[in-house]
Amino acid sequence: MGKVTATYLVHDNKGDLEKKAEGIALGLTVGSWTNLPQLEQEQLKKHKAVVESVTVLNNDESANQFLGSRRTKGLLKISYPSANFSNDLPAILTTVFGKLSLDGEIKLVDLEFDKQLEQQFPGPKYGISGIRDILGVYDRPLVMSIFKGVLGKDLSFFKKQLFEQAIGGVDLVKDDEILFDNPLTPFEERIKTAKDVLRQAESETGEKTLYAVNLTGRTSELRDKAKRAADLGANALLFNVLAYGPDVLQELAEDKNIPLPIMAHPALSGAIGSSSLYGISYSVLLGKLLRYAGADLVLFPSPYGSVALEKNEAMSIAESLTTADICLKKAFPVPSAGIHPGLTPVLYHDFGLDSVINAGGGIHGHPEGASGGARAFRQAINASVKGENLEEYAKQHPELQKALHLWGGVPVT
Ligand code: 1AE
Repeated sequence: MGKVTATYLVHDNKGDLEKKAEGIALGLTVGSWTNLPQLEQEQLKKHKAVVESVTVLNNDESANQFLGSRRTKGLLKISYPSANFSNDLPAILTTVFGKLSLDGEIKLVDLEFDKQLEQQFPGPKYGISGIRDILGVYDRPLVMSIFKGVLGKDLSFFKKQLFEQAIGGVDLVKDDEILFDNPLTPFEERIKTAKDVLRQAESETGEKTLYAVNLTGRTSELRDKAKRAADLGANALLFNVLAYGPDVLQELAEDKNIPLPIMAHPALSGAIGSSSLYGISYSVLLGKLLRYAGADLVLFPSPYGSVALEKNEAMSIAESLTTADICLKKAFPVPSAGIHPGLTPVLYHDFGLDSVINAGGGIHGHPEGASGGARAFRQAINASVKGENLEEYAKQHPELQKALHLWGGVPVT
């Protein structure tokens, strides 16, 4: 029988983790059952969760101090039979961490689907290989830029900003996640305008640029809106997945009439992932769940920029998006937030060839504007892939030189 296995990090005040694990395994499935008649016990057996392992971790003095009492820290691994849930993320999440998420200091740190269950999920429609095929770029990390300051501006501003970003050589441009449908830059007009602008830029550079339009509005409108986007020739969708839920992403990803790559934005994820005591780990929240649900690219804070994640957390998201242990296409990791060209070598070192380097301020803030910023990133990527020193490379590449002068370089340590 199939199963899903959850690993929880606990800081327990009673000190008996075996008992706690057994309590969870029973409480989330068949409840107290030993007083039931034998026949009923037999029938319920196939629904009872199984404690796979209990690991006591080192005493965590800072957690004890924060919580005001001595706690036993440990990892509880519990598997839930697939007979208990339907094959969808809402049912699975409610089973493994529904009421339990409200029960004191407990964090869901891993979730493993068996192969049978994994195959019930779409995974990315394009994934890394599909997006590389669309762009025809195989030998370097991709560069993405973000529209900035579009709120309150009209389509002429949008058009100019898009052209500058594309002409500088970015592979993808995404809407800012806070740009919703509005009278000055309506959803459909952005798509149509972008199509013309990107065609013109491609005729000048010979390179493709994809534009990810922010798919927003009420949940009931999304499917039709996304289909309309596809019909109008959109290249990709940006989606604030946690504001809607991963199952909504899955609905969009599975729809054959929405043949577009989907880029998942991490807005709201800090509320769920950032505590070391509660919530859901980033590797599950932004990694596994979004890959299962069908994100082709996933943005998350890098370890280096303005809103940084711990390095091991950022790396664990990238690992979940790309591991070959999951039998679905790989999704592009997009380490983001406060990225400038000087960070390129360290991002390339950490996240490798199959990643997207993404910047808003680090593109638009360049002294030569967005096109200069885009060129500086492309130069920094070329240097990193060739293994050349960034400062040396910059001596022959003025846009990179200017970016390093403004933001500095960050050595790979
Ligand atoms: C983690 C998401 C990053 C994002 O969406 C964004 O807009 C970043 O902007 P910059 O690069 O920090 O200006």
